[in-house]
Amino acid sequence: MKILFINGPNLNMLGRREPELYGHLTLNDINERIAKKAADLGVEVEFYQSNHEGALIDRIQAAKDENIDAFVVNAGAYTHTSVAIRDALLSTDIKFIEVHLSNIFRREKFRNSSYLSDIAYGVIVGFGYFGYELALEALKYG
Ligand code: CA2
Repeated sequence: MKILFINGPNLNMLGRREPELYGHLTLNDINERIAKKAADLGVEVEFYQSNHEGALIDRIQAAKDENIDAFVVNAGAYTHTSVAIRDALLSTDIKFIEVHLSNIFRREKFRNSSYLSDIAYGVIVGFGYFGYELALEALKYG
């Protein structure tokens, strides 16, 4: 089983600002933890982060020709704005779990809606980096 973890804009800044919202770990720290857990579970993982909508779409589209079984997607602020990322995910037919570090439902109104949730296999919000690990386990055992 092969899973691609996709992180959107500003998530490369994790651990450097707003730790009360997003925690103290950097994206590299988080990816290292995921990679360790994946090795224990016998799952192959790959990581991609971009601040650019088109680059995220290119990466999602490219996955069609790779043997990727699932995505774990935190599209950052594009979650709340991007029909284009939604369309790209739909076009691949690859299942995905939507993850958010923060609980987007107890934040500003504009973060309460997602263009991805209704087409996701599952949604995990509010558990910080642990959400990515939960998503990995859900894909392995779910
Ligand atoms: O809670 C999440 O995971 C979000 O996807 C994070 C996005 C936000 O726009 C979404 O509404 C919810 C923002 C990521 C910004 O990450 C930063 C990390 C450290 C410093 C500044 C930004």
